[in-house]
Amino acid sequence: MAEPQAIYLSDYRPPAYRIDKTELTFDLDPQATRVRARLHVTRHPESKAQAALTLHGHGLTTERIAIDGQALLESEYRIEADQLIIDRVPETFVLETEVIIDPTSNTALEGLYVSGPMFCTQCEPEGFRRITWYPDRPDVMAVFTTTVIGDRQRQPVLLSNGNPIERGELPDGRHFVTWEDPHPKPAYLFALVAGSLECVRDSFTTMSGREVALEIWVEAQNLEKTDWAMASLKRAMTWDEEAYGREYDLDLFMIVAVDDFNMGAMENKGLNIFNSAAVLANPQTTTDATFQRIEGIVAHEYFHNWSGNRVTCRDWFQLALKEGFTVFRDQSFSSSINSAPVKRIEDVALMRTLQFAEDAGPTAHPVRPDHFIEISNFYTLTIYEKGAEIVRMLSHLLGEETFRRGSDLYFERFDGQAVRVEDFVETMAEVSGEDLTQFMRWYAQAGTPQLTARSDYDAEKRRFTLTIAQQTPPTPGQEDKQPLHVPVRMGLMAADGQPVELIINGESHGTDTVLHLREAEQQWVFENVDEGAVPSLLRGFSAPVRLEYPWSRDELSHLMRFDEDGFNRWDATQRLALIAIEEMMAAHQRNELMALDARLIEAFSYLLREPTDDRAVLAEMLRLPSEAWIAEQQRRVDIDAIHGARRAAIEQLADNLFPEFESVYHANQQSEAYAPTPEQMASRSLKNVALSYLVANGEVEALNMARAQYEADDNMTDVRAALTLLAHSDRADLGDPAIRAFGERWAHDSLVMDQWFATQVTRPQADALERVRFLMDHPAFSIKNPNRVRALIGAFTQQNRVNFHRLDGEGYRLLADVVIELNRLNPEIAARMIVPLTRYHRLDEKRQALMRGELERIRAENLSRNVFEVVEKALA
Ligand code: B3K
Ligand code: ZN
Repeated sequence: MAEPQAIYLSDYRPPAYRIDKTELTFDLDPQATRVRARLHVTRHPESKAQAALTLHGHGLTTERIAIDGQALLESEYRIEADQLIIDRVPETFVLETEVIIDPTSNTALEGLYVSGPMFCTQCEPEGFRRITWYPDRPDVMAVFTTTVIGDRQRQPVLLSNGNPIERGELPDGRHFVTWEDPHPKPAYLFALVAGSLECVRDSFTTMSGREVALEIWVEAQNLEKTDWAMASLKRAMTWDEEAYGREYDLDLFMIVAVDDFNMGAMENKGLNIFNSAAVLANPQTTTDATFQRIEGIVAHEYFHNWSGNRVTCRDWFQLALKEGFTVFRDQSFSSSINSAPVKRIEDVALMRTLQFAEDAGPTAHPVRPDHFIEISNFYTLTIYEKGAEIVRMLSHLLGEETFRRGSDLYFERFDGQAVRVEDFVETMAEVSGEDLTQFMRWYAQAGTPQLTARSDYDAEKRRFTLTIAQQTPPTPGQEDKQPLHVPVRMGLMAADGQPVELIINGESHGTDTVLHLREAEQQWVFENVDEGAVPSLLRGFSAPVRLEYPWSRDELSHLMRFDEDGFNRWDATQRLALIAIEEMMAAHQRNELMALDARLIEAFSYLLREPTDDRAVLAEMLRLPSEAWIAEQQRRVDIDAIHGARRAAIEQLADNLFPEFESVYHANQQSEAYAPTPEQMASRSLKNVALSYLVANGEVEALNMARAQYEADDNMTDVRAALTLLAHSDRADLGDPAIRAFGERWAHDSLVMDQWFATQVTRPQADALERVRFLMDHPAFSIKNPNRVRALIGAFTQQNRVNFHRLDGEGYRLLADVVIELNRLNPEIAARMIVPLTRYHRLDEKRQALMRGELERIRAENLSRNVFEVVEKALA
């Protein structure tokens, strides 16, 4: 087999032919579905008269190809390397094809496949070519009419994009529905669902007074889990009208829940298909975190209707155009509903741990890559999260109002078109008059910029001078980096805790301002500043960078107490904890006693005693930096020292502050019925953090509190928190019965069983890996289902660092075995799961050798493009 080749952005050519109308007929059959396509094709005036027509297709059994009703002879076309090439075609014509596909054996879950009792599709980015011959590229947009024929009994429900225009009965117990989608769309937004489904209906009146029917389709047993998604959808529709002036554009909006799904969900026009884990919820089965995640994903997919569907991407290199903007939109939506600082803290934590790690690893890529082998590998944190940070920076640079004018103009100007990142940024430049040339580098340069700041105080002149330098490290294929345009939001906190007025060159900037760092190094002089002012830098994480500043511990405690910016109060606490933990790691490495810095205990004591009106933020402040974030700071990562030191820090905080944690735990108990409201979620979050410290202290009394909370069985948030503490404790006599009871009780609910899997395999105890192997044989586990794989294998390899990195190499071997199997079944998931194995560069030599050995073993297989691309990069 030939080695997969990379595709380059610089090779982009516009399509030679456009398709005005696409007519599809599906005759559904689990093993042999017949797909008939009629494409109304016209040559673009700019392309050559002799231009060949090129269509994509993968795994199709072709039965007929005809032009204007005339079947083609074998000499009149070629099929090679997943392409159908017809050299001579008229200027305008109808191309008819008829193919057979096999949805049942489609384990890649791309194209048309079978999930439980239903047929469903996933076409983004290149799944449509597994359905029929087609120019499967986002810059070919057509109006679709789709007829779905199915068995009346087994597929009573037949759905596709747009509005149903005709339905009827056919011989042999078959029936059909014809759907018409009036909005031109690329093939990746096509969707089809058929099966035995039930539906919950609601409606929404748009700002112009149009009535939109809302439908959520699920298997009958899930009807009771749809309320939250429906409520979230309506909130999202209202928000998009208010915040962006965007109205929904069809009479019907449908969501379908599917059990086997590679991602969270998909924004198909008028027919969003969701991973059931990203849509189904109720208090008994779903945690607060998942309620919020569902709210965010429902909104995200809905928002794509404008940022993605009405205005789409010219080519897949522009993926962040729709994803970055839409993530920014869903983040803004969520923070308008829940605690805004906590939402920011969560998003930044994700950026700083996982995205920074991606940016520093072998698969680092720019937000707009310039080449790829397999585009499915680029649905990454860099494209999504860093892409969103870039849009956020733009919105700060322009100010909210100008940004809104820019987005209005963007939607209006490019409606119905397939565009590039430049079109978005240039529109923003146009409405604001800003020069965004340098800013564009954010899309082109991979790697996380490192900011190094220092200050100097002149007591005589009462001047505070801040110097900030920037440097972006080299990444694979990009040795030299240019300075970026970095917005640094900041303030100064005076020694008495008051904000300092910021005066630069005699001009006041209030107490909070944005510095524009554009050079490799720049300096700012603040006048009229008293001695002892502490800089609060990068407020709200105003740019996706690492920042170093030599804050003393006293200065960090000061910021923790007084900073006006909630996000930076949290960040100061994290930095303070990090210093303490790093000190303990050093002791761990010297085999000495690990003593926790008294200043951190003092800081926590202050946090626990001080009244606060934002309990959700307080809960976040009480969580120590994650192992992943600690590892991100180390030049050489010592897995065991990180785990040991962090664990010891938690235990010592618990020992010193037991009564404080206990009273927080009791003060945040709830008497009213469960609701996923921000107030209740804040209480539960705080209560459960407190409980985790109490249990860490090791007193039986605390474990009994956890058991009581588990047995009270009030809601999944509290049950899962307690179960995790029991299952992760050394007390098998408490953990095992709880795990057993939970597994029996929820055996019928696969989404809860996923939580059960994940809880067990994230145990820090040495038997975690053996549990993974044991649970892989559990009847509820299936390697073909991505949710199960993520719950069991993903949770273990990504959230159980000590055990995944076992020195006997068993963790690596287990992951490699799974990847080898998934490579054959589901390459997209295989390429995602392999990632932890590629992050070996900063580990000790022994582990590096073991990990590379497993990567070599994988490389010797017959690899999919997906896995090939990742392994090649990792071993380069
Ligand atoms: N646009 C989809 C991505 C699906 C791609 C899967 N290979 C999900 C989203 O971002 O909304
Ligand atoms: Zn998206």
